[in-house]
Amino acid sequence: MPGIVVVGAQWGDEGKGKATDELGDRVDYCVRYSGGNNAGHTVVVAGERYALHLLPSGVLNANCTPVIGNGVVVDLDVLFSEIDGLAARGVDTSSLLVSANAHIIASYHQTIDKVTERFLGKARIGTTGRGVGPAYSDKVNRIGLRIQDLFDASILRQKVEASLDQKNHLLVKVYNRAALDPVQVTEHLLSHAERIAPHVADVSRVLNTALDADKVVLFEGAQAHHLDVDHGTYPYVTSSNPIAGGACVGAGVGPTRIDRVIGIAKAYTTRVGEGPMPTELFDDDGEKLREIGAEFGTTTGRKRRCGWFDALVVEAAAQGNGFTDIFLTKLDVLTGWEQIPVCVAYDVNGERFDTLPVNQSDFHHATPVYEHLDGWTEDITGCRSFEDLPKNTRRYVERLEELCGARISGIGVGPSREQSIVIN
Ligand code: 2SA
Ligand code: GDP
Ligand code: MG
Repeated sequence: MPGIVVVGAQWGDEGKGKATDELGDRVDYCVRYSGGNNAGHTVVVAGERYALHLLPSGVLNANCTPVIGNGVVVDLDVLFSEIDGLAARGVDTSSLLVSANAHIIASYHQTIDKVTERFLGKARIGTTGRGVGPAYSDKVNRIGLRIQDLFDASILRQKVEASLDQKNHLLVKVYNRAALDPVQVTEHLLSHAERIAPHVADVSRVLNTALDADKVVLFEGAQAHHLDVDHGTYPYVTSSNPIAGGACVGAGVGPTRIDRVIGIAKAYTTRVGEGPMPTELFDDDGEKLREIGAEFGTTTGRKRRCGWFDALVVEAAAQGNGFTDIFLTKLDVLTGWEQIPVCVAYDVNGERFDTLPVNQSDFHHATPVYEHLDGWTEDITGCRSFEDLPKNTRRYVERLEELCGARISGIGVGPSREQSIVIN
């Protein structure tokens, strides 16, 4: 099974970092294929917590080569500070490969991201403010900066000027801000050229050669299916394709290379930022989930919105990504509820939907139809096999499996590397 994709089944923060780390020693290459430092992937190893934003989680496994694919947008300041932070903790990142075709997040992308959100007011998306959307806009507009441009000062300068021509107009005339200086921006970017140079590679060729040699390549999704710009709750989405198909585009491998797609689903639902979330709770249960699950943004520290498991959301992701299996995370957080509601359908103005409505307005007006499952009170954080789990916990997992239409092959019962159950 050499090509594996790990992808978020809900709205992100399902525990993809931990699940990726879990596959650990068996992985030769761990590849980020979409998004940028908007992502926050947490891995806990021997009581030490690592929050990764740009580097793939596989960087924590000594035998794994970390790779940043062409589909990622790279803020070089963030990348180097992440590398330095890991070096200070004894993690070696010298084997990192970065695609020559990956796009760069420049300081002006961040400025535009933040100013636009402020300008939108109530209509804001709730972005992470890291400049991710504006960098992808430039890419699609064909005025983006790529990693390879760092090695040709005159091309880089021309591209920065072309991009800033547009942006300065917007900043000055629409947002009433000062114009940005293209020379300063170019000089700053060029100051990174020497350091990134040894890492720059033709990532597509490296990965295809590795797959030919039967190496295990793990493509680590950022964000999630329902934040995908094509398949998510548009416009409340990120500006890339985190879905499994995005791995092919964002790393340069063909679909025939993917053997396994693991959907990472939280045992309940969270979302950060704006947009519809039918099972969101505004009561004590929501607070309790946030508190026990420590549901705060890994990148921004924002409070995550919390709610019960929505089977329609995960089933749609299982379909759209072709999940071969699901890793169900944070099941331990649900310990202590007498009954646990699970959303099995929506009511939209009196009409019942058993699958996710395609029309966005229907989704915005959806009220969850719940089935109530019996809860459990036993501490499950020490369980290491499915049989160790209490009867009601097993029943909860089995019911989710039925509703989502994909096999649950693993369960998370705590944040640490070893707090997992593998189901054969
Ligand atoms: P952006 O910044 O343009 O990608 O924002 C667009 C939407 O995508 C959401 N988004 C995320 N949702 C969950 N987790 C993310 N990463 C961080 C984390 C988030 C944080 O791991 O906790 O720290 O706040 C992430 N990144 C982007 C975002 O909320 C917008 O809805
Ligand atoms: P990602 O973006 O999908 O990688 O997820 P985040 O790292 O942003 O958020 C997931 C959070 O849940 C992190 O704080 C993890 O340490 C934590 N976590 C992951 N799996 C489990 C689990 O099974 N149980 C508990 N209690 N926490 C978990
Ligand atoms: Mg996260």
